[in-house]
Amino acid sequence: MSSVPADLLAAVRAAERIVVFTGAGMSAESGLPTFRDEETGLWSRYDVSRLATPEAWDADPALVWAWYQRRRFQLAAVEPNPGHRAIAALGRHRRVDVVTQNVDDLHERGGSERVVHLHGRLAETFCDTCRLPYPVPAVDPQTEHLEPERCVCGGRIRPGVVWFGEHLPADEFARAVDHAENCDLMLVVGTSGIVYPAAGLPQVAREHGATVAEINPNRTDLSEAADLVWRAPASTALPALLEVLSGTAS
Ligand code: BJW
Repeated sequence: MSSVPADLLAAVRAAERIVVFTGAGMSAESGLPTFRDEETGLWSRYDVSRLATPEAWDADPALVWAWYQRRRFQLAAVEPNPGHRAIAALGRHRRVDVVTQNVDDLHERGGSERVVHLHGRLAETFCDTCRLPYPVPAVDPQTEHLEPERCVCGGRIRPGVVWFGEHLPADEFARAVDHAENCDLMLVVGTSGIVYPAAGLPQVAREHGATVAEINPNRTDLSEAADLVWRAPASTALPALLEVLSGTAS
């Protein structure tokens, strides 16, 4: 991997408030698949319209629930990677707000305390009818279909994530916009920048005067508008950045 770009280092050193805006690539090296990477991405193996929409839930809740239970079970078995830990450690040098599209909890487990979840949390579950939280343990379904549990109101217990066509949690999105409007630097890590409204946040940051830097091994829809681009994986780039910033390497 190339060394930390000097302009990125300068931007981090100059920033008082940093937002780290993350996507599935952030957790890829922990062993969680991304959505759109060729061959390894979830959507290269599964049909999004049958699994991650309210229509899919209505049509075949047992198929959707088994798929999410498998992913919830998988999440419990993985660990934060050095990139997650480096972001948490960066928070000891600067104010750092994490705004993530990820439904995992690896930022929190890596030590970050200020985390906004735009697309919900895999660990949470709630009733699709009365909307009240209803905790269900993550167990390996070992089958393609698993009937979701029923709430006392008769509704089905669904995963606490945001599907296509659903609104993002209003309070979390408002906090994300506020962070974007008030940061000096936004680090955009491991997202394809395809899914809106989340993908509009780097533009909000730029319009309010922040520098936008992308860390991603591949070109994305956000690359062209970024001020700085570092083509590197999250789990090595972020620790390298932290190391230089901490003055333990030149
Ligand atoms: C690495 C790496 C390494 C690899 N290190 N990097 C037309 C225009 C605009 C919007 C729309 C439109 N038509 C429809 C819409 C709305 C829709 C949308 O944006 N669709 C687009 C696809 C076109 N959005 C919505 O529906 C949202 N709601 C909404 O808009 O509400 C208003 C509304 C309501 C009703 C009607 C109309 C409007 C909701 C979006 C919910 C997204 N949900 C998901 C699933 C969550 C649950 C689950 O996990 O199953 O969220 S979809 C999926 O995509 C997931 C992710 O959070 C999200 C973003 O993906 P992400 O994180 O960017 O991952 P990838 O795989 O795309 O990219 C990975 C990146 O990592 C790549 O760049 C790699 O290079 C990189 N990478 N390894 C660093 N080691």
